[in-house]
Amino acid sequence: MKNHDAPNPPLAILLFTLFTLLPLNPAAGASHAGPLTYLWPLPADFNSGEQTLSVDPDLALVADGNGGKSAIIKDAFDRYKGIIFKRGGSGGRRSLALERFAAGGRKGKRSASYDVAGLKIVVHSGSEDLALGVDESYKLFIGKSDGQSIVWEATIEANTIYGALRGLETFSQLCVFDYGTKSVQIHKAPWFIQDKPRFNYRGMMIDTSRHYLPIEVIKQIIESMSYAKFNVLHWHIIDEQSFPLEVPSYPKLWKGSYSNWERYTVEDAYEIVNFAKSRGINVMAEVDVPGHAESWGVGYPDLWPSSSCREPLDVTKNFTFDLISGMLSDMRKIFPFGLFHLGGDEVNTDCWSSTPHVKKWLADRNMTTKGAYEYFVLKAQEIAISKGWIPVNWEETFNAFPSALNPKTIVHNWLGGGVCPAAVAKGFRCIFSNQGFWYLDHLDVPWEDVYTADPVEGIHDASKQKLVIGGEVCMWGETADTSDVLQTIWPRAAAAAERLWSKKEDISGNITLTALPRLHYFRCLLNRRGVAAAPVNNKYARQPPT
Ligand code: CP6
Repeated sequence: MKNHDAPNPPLAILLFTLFTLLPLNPAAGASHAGPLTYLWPLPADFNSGEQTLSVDPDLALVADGNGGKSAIIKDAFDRYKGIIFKRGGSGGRRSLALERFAAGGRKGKRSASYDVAGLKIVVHSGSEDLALGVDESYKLFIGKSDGQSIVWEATIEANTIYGALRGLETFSQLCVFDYGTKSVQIHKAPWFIQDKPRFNYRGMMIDTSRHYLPIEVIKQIIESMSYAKFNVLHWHIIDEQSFPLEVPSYPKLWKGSYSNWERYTVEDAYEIVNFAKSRGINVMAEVDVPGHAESWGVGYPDLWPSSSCREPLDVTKNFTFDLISGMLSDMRKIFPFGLFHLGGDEVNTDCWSSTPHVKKWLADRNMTTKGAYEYFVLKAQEIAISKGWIPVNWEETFNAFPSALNPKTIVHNWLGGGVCPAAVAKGFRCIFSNQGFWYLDHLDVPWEDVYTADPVEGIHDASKQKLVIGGEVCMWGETADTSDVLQTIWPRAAAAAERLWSKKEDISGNITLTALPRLHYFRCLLNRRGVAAAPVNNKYARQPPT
């Protein structure tokens, strides 16, 4: 089991020193002999060696620093231990049985000794605050810090507990089950990893209006997101088809749900937000106004321009905005994330120009339907801002009235034209979700297109590039539900996840050589962890709807 040589102490020190001084960054698996190690997404800086270590199934957590004692760390460690030692674990009867078998049936003391017996997690800050831009950097060291030592150490060091969570994910990817020894090993030690994300906003959108997703499924999605280091779940909760969320101030709203059971209580929503937080994932809620809101009127028909013309929301009534304000007050208690999505896309104003009382309201104010669209969006923005949120809007609002939009607005790209260059030129922040690349319901987009799309494409000034806070893959719900949502998300979402995390220069070039083998491996890792990720090259297995 122990096939490593005694290390040369001065060399270990030299390696560590070299690593701290030089930006060494070999492509994963490319330049080292022995078993390959695949990491996804690729860390910012790393170096590795040639030795194989055994990992103790009773791996101990040694937590240190102000944040080390956080329950989020302890729970994450236990969770990852379950993942790492799913096979050959100490908790399982299997390994006990194997040990007894190896000991000739005697009950004797365990004889096995392991190279890595503990994982030290040092977290400097005790804060559990999760926000956009929280420090997610970490260092992971698996080696011998003291050249004289015969003991290997594994240490994650991070400023925040969320950085430590990212480090735990990386550590878990280094731990592989070896079928020869039937034990968990770390290949290519020593490891020196210094990692941090390229973008602060690394999102995935789910849509629970077109098809209801049970909270257990949403949790599976969140859990799987953490494996690829995503950090924002954009929850498109409500749309024209159904209104599944409980809003205590306006209890008739969820009359617009598909059924009495296809609903989320306030408690369900809290549970999702807390579950996500424990994985370092923010939840950004969306209330898409004034279009995409027909289902609201099932409970409150006054929100419709008329019973025969139901979209967009009635712009003329105070009730419309009072309801939005009450709803956002309720939601503010559930969603602590600093960003709130107000939609604003695909607004067809025909009902406004054809419904008599709206027509009159517009004429009295000498307002065009486009002006009314602007009026509505700006009012909704003011409501969200007054509750302490930064508003996010789909790009149509920027395209329609770029100068009137509140300067705090984050513009969310989705149209093929790619609005981010224009938005950042005007000083707005931007999120990249170009539908030609990052709309996961477009089944005909191959992983290569997802992977090579870059959020700062077309932006040359570094100070403007900084305004692109990141990107998001969108899993619209018209054509996917519980039965196939995870296999539609994965593995292509992973391609975007690496684009958003890893350094651009490290993931360019011949992606068939540098990315494809790792993506295959990551997809299998998802499968082993119980995530129904589809095969990587799945072009013919699932056809887009015609
Ligand atoms: N729903 C909402 C949608 C879409 C958008 N908003 C959408 C539009 C075109 C495509 C896919 C999705 N289904 N509310 C656009 C942001 Cl191709």
